[in-house]
Amino acid sequence: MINRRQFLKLTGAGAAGLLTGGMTSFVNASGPDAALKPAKNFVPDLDIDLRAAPAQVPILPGSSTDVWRFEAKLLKGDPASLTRLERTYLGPVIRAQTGQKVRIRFTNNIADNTIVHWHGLHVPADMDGHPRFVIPQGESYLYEFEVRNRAGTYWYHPHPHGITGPQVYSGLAGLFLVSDDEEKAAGLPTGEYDIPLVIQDRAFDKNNQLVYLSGHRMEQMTGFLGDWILVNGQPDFILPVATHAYRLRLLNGSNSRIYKLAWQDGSPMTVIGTDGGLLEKPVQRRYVMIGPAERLELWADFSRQAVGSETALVSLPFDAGALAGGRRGGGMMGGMMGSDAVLPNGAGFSVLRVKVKRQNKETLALPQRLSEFEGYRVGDAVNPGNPKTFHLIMQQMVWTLNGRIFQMEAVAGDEVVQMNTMEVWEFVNEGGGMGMMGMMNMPHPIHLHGLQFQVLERRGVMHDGYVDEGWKDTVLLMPGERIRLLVRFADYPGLFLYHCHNLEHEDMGMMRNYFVEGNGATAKQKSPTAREA
Ligand SMILES: [Cu+2]
Repeated sequence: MINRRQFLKLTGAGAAGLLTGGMTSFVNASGPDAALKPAKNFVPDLDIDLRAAPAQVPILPGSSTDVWRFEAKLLKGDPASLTRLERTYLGPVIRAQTGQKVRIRFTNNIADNTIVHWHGLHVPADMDGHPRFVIPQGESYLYEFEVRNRAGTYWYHPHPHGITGPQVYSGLAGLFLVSDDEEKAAGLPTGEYDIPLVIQDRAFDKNNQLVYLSGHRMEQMTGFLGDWILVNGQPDFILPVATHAYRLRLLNGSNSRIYKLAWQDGSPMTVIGTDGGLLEKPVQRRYVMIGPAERLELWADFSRQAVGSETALVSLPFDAGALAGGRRGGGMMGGMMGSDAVLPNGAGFSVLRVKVKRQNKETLALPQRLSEFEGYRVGDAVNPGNPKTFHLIMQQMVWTLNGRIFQMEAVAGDEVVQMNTMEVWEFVNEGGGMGMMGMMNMPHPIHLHGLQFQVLERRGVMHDGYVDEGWKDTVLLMPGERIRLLVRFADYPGLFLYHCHNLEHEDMGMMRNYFVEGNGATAKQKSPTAREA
């Protein structure tokens, strides 16, 4: 069972024991160089050399900003599959087709342990960038996987335990766009009319250098909130457009900020896709909520706008601490949550301006059908009436999942699932809690690794801006909300993560493993340190 590419770099790293706790049976006997050797029978369609490295980029007027950035070289494949972005800390856009085989040799050139996670992609456990695979500066990790996802907007970012927040914040993130035949036949805007927009917030000092958290516990409880809203790494972002329909691929790449996106002129938002690709048909919302790591694809038709006119994408104000039903988080903590931030979560602001620059006589009509959507049936779950429930609760100033925090290889009994089965998972963000800290209400974006799930039911909804249709890998729970998901563990055995994608919550341990048993892999064999937390 043990793949020779697994775990090998850890065996060579002096800090491995510290990082991983008592890893024993995971480590195999292959030499440390094995992780660098491509598999003989793997013939890649795309072969990419990817590095995380220090860089300096101009962001604000004046001095450049020190960042960490993904840089890449295409060793094999269509040149269009790797697009470098100008004047940004964001990594290159990787484009792949469903069914393609991708080899990515990742080298860590930053002064920190790191590893790369392919957010939303369905890949084997040892290709998923679990924190137990971190490599130190100067080392490499070889990824080889087949793209099995449907067309959609996925992304990649670091996933070391405890330091993902600062690494993503320093600039380490990029898009991974998947295309397939169904998407190509859907009649969507392509080329210059297909635009990725990564929304992030940052804070700068007077020398234009990035400022992260001061280290105060309360800031970490809230999550990082910056007062500059950047789009594709740039402030005061202006999108020049033609009188044409556009496909806008939005990624909330922020550490903890939530956006309530709307068009400034009040026109409805037309959503065509979410985390796991195109919806069956377009849906309209007055506004859309997008939590950290979530993606939304918009159809934006500027064909009736006059050349010279302007509009803007804005984030509307909302109450990030309110409970469903109107109960407001007050008390000692609730009133303080993020309120000392210059731009608190829920403040309103402009995200980007759209300027209509040129006439284009041709345009496209919005397709009424976008993709085949074969939904799961709750009756096919092993526990249709008895969901596995995870409470998002704070204990002793730490955000937890059912009172548990992350342990590198541990899985509790209810975190073991069987391959080729489906389960109903329920996440409950009750807000409040017990005792003095009881009024601490926070939103939590919950992400499951290795798969796309379906939202079965959402209760306690206070926002009608959710797009729960389609396939999801991250789902936002505002305080007081309870959500049921249909999760299918299809075909890859092993250890995967589920966690809050508020990166500061994740770093403090609001993350756990789940283990997919199958193909001879059992939680007991594979996780000697497993215990009921
Ligand atoms: Cu959280």
